[in-house]
Amino acid sequence: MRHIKTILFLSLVAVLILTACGAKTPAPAPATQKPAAKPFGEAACGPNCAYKDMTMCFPQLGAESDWRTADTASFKSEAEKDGFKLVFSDAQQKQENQISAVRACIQQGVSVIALPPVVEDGWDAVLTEAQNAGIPVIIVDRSVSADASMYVSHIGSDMVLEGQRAAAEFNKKFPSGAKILELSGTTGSGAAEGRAKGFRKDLASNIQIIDSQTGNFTRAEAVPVMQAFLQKYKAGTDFQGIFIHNDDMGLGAIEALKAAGVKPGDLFIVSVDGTRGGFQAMIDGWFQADVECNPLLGPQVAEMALKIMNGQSIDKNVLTNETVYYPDNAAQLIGSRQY
Ligand code: GYE
Repeated sequence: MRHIKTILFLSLVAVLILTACGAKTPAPAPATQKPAAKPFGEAACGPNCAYKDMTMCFPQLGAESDWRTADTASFKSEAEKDGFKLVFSDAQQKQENQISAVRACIQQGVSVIALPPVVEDGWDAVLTEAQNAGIPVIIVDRSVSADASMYVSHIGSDMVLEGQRAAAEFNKKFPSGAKILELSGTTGSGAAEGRAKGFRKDLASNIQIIDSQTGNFTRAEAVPVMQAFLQKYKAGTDFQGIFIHNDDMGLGAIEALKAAGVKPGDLFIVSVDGTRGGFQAMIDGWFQADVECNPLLGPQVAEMALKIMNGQSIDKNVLTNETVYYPDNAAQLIGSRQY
């Protein structure tokens, strides 16, 4: 009896094993076939998108300077040349206008947003909205303080380096020290903050910044700021130089200095941008150096945007190659300046 039970048990085990091995149980078909995830930003046409497939949103921050005018022109002419659609707007230096423009672009379902942020802070909400809509954002020109995971790349100048380059000019000119003024750009903007930081980082300790005021990057606003400086401090005696964050403000400062009887060369003035106006100020003897900041970003940004649409890898931070210009060859170079 025990034997029969064992035989029966073993045969049952054998049958079970054989059935299990021979059974061809097909895997249940998934209800919906999930496609392999596309790299973030890759468009439906990827990896074969062409410029004709691209709509680029460019919520420009304003029209405050010759630099900005050249920057806008660079994007517009690139769109025409390549054949992509550019959704352009001018925020008149107001962040709320830029945010509304970005939101309108998200609604419209653009392929990419190239955002030149007027100030560094306050972008998290709208960047999250773009990210949730699957629209890649390239930060252009000035920086944002938002986490780098909230945008795909930043293309622009190294503003800290520009400030350091300006400081080097003052250090060379005043080895035994000086008192200087600073006419700074828009408060809270990556350009002004970066330049101020780099300048202070490298300025020799015997050179003292006695006052610093903003002229908001415009010629018109720089005039009264310079006039107020001249009411408080005597040019040449109380201060020997001025660091000015852009050429437009530099031209405004010159207007005020001229009206107060200051002569070219009485003060050591270093500006930023390298516009034709800045070159003329060097030729006329007002600026002793002009730190270059290149506004012609359209071609680089367009190329990167297309790469993103096609799912290609891109660099997270692309810095523009720049230099410093001096009066000695300004007359020779002014004719070839594009802005
Ligand atoms: O230097 C100034 C403009 O953000 C780099 O903005 C730009 C600055 C530029 O208004 O002229």
